[in-house]
Amino acid sequence: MTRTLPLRAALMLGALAGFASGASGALAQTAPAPEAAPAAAPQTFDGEIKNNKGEPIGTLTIRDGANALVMRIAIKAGGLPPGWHGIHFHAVGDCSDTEKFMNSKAHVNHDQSKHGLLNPDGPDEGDLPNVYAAADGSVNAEVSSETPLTGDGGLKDGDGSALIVHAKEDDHATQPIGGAGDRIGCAVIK
Ligand SMILES: [Cu+2]
Ligand SMILES: [Zn+2]
Repeated sequence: MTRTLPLRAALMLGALAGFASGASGALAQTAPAPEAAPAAAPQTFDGEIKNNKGEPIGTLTIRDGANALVMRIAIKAGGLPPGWHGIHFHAVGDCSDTEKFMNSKAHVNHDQSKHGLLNPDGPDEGDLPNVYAAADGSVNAEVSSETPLTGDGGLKDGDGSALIVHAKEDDHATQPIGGAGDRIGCAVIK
């Protein structure tokens, strides 16, 4: 569930090497070097969230940095029942069965972790904080996850992934989905 440290170490070493060569003067005629090692631009993904009728109710926007991704969820008025809703990354990027969204399968989980951000044997890689729909049914939320967008174990693997919005809140402990109930929103991440 955590990203691989060796890769991070290698990237840091590479950045240090680049800084050292830039400071040596050998590259003085090339483009001006930034004062600090530049952060890699985050990878991005934009998707559409649909309801059980297959109608668009909102959007998700992912920015994936070196160590975590950040996802914004925007759902329009009337999109959801008011109150808390569990959201998760599910294992397959398929929202075509709009009545139940079961094609998206279970949570992303490559190492048999238990479900739940508060579970001592968890979380699995699909687990995310709940979001709150206002009285008008709209949501504006930003959450983070260590699950990567691309690469080994990434959301955009061969069959993609799905963001699922549930009818009820996730208690972050109960198996298999924290009692979050029906799947009422779905977005393909592929
Ligand atoms: Cu779920
Ligand atoms: Zn889970």
